[in-house]
Amino acid sequence: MSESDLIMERCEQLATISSQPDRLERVHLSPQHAAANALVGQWMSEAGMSTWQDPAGNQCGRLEGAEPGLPALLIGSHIDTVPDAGRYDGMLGVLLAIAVARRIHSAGIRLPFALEVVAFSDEEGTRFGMALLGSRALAGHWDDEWWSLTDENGITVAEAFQDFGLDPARLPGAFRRPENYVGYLEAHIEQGPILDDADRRLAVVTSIAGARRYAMTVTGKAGHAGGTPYDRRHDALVGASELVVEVERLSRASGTIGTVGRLQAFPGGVNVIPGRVELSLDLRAEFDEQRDECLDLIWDAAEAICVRRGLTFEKRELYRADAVPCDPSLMRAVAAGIRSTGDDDPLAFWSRAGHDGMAVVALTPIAMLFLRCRAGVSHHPDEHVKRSDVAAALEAFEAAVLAVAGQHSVAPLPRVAR
Ligand code: HGY
Ligand code: MN
Ligand code: MN
Repeated sequence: MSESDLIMERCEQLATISSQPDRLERVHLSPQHAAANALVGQWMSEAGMSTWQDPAGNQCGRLEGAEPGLPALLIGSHIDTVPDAGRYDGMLGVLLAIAVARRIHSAGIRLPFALEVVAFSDEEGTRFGMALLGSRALAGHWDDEWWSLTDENGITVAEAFQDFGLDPARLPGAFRRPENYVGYLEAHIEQGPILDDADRRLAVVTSIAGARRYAMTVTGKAGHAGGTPYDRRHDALVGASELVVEVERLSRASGTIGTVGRLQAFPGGVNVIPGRVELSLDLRAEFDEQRDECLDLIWDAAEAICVRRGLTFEKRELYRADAVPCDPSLMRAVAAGIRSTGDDDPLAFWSRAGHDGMAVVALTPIAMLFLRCRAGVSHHPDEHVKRSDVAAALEAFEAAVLAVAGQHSVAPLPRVAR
């Protein structure tokens, strides 16, 4: 079986580890997460790595460089998913990283750094609403308030750690030190149509969009659907619906990307005017100022709609990650990797999707390799990649790692105790 066939087959295998019988969902600190870590750990060790699960639930593997204890180039992605997920978002990057390590190991290449492969425990934030919990822990950026975040069953992050067999008090053991890393490289599907539309396979990521997420509440007054005249209604759902349309209009006009992905009306009776609506907002942009200016316009619009309809509006920030530029030297290595596949003039553009690199950048410089996914579809079971694109991505990723090694061979790295 070719390496790319093996990667495709392993994506299928991971897709069977799901909490849902008819669709893929694997969230942070779930039994399915434990099963995926075990399988990925086995693949890491077959590839020649020493393996461990860190105190944040990230599955890790390490291949020593020319001598033991050198700082590491971190490579990988995440293995948690959104609800009803595709099978490549995150997982493909982990499997490509393992395949690169396996190639380097079996060729006996002595890199001027160690290779550390990581399968991040939480990037999507599906379970606790806060994304990047795995990569933020690894980067040493942990906020103790996150321990009391709850999932839909009221289980806190701290309780979920214990259920998973992890001790919250030991979390600092997951924090890595900057002097032990030379950088982070991640391969990921594009999750947008730029590559597919251009009929190109691979691209260099220039930066990752900044995002802010909010829980919003529109409150009116519930009442009888038949007996309450229109001029006496304070229908929270009609107000919230206007707000949803405004989010799209304002974000389109400002070049940002706004999405209301969740909306629930209460009390939820077919013959009851909705008295309260809870809805989410995800707003992203290439530049943080652009995103924040649009956010102010959305709040003004919410206020105006609510005043006009006799409603009230509240919001609570759930998540914020600022835009992150990729490191120029690592981007050059990724571009060299793509060139080695025969593409002399690699495409380069910013990522509209969020990635673990947004957290890892607090630890070490980052860069990313994108590969095409069919029609740009992602966060959907129709997510699809071509086996031949996976083969090209593997060539490019390995060549990028070797290019980073080339950048380091001029000035040998100091040895660092782990
Ligand atoms: O939501 C995102 O951008 C990512 O896929 N986690
Ligand atoms: Mn995703
Ligand atoms: Mn992802």
